[in-house]
Amino acid sequence: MNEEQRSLLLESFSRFPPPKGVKLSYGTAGFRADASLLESTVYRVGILAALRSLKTQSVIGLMITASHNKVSDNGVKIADPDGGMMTQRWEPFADALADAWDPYEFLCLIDDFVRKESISFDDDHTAEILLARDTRPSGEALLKAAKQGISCIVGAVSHDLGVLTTPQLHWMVRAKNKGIEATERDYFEQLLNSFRCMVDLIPGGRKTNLNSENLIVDGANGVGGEKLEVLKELCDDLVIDIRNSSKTGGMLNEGVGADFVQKEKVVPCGFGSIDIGMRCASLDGDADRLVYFLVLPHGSKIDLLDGDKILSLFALFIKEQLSVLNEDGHGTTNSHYHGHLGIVQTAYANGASTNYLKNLGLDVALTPTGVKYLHEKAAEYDIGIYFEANGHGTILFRENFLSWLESRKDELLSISKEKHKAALRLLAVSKLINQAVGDALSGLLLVEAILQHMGWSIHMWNKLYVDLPSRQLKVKVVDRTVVVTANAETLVVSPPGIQDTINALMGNYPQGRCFIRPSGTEDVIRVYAEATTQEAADSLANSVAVLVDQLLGFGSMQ
Ligand code: 16G
Ligand code: MG
Repeated sequence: MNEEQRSLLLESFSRFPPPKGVKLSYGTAGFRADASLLESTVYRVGILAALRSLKTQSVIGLMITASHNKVSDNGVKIADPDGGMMTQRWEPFADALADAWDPYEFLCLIDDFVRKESISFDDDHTAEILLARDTRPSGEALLKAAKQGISCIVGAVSHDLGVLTTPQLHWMVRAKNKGIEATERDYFEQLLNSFRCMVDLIPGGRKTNLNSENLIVDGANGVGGEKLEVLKELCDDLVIDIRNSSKTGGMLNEGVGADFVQKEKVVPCGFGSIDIGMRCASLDGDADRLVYFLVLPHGSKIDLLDGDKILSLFALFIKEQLSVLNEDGHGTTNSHYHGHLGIVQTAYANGASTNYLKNLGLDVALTPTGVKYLHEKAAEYDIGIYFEANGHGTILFRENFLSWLESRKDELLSISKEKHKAALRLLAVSKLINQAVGDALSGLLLVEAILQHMGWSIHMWNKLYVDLPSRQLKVKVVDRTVVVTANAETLVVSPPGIQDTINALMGNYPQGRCFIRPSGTEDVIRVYAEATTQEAADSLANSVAVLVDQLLGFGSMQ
């Protein structure tokens, strides 16, 4: 780094002192905290983003959001050149940068890192960062801090894209680095064109009335509802009743949104008995999670169609297209099978969904919780579908497989119309569904297109399998890091002995399954249990929670 660079960094450092006594860490989804504590962190992430851009010689994204957390919180995370999460290799540097207190320590840290990573500050490559924020009131000021951080790397430029969903920003970063048009308009056009293409390919032609009930969407009082309004205006075919859009004045994530609906299993605000039996969906605060639900008669209870059920619908549809593509004309499968399909879940996936997918003959892999792990695994297949039960997920297509489909699609037409259509449908899915991260808007359009394709109502979709009753609990502990797990968090390896006791407890319940894991976002141990009845699932979860509390907690449970 030259003198000009050093003095720029030093001068700006003094304007953004870190908050006293707060140590932040770049967790599973970036830095998150009360918004009042974040200015200094966001400024430093601006620097981090500029360095990442120099290192990769590509455009980088910086998103200001705290997703489903309360409105007074905020957060910041980085999108890498391919639109995915920032490489885990840089997380320790992100932590050190955020926590540096002394200006010279700060400068040395950057200096050492720049040298270690061989980041060059030559004039040929300047840093370029796309910035966006969700609808939180603190977002605007934090975005300014990010710009300040970026501008203290010589030559770096930032483009403020204003209010976007998290997946929109990731999509734009990916598109920009591929040399594709990358405006918000392009995003909407790609989604809608591929959605229309899927609808046009529906067997027997377009049947707009197949889903006689309307779709009603809860926008979490956030950016997702706002963007869905735009999508609806651009497409006459989309008949959607949007509630809890950010413009209606409700509080972000307060009694609304995908996280609330999935965890509480009750209707969000703005929904009630008039919606009984209708097809309802809910987005989270930054629109990277999607769940569907049915309002049940009497009270506020719902039937939840979570990420596992969305995954199952997608898997069934993709498998059907691959089967058509690969059958040899005598009803059997071609020996040169094209398109290896893999499914990725976490231990939180309901056991009934995993059984359903395995019974379809699909390859199901488990990874630890956190999008980055699922995404990485899904990228190993020609088509990898991943979802967390909480509604975050997508479908990844390997480039080679897409090129193969593209090059063969016309030839397929002379062999069979059905094969040709199957190829076109797969290509349309690859354009509709976000290839960078889980995206509630594109996920919603894909669910809608597939339901129309199948001629299914939400009730029929819901009957694919019946969820096993489950219970999630959390236990406050002294130090959550003492719990070490293996096998995608299904086994506790340390402290020794706990797993044996959990195994013994599981043995008391038919189809009993239970695991514990340290949370990545809170100071707690999470407990998940499922069994054949709700009482059994509750009882298993409770007995394991008591065990954790006695061994590692404050002994307040009984
Ligand atoms: C973060 C993760 C989410 C995970 C959750 C688990 C991303 C973008 N988000 O929100 O995937 O399910 O953390 O939280 O990776 P926990 O560790 O507190 O249970
Ligand atoms: Mg989110």
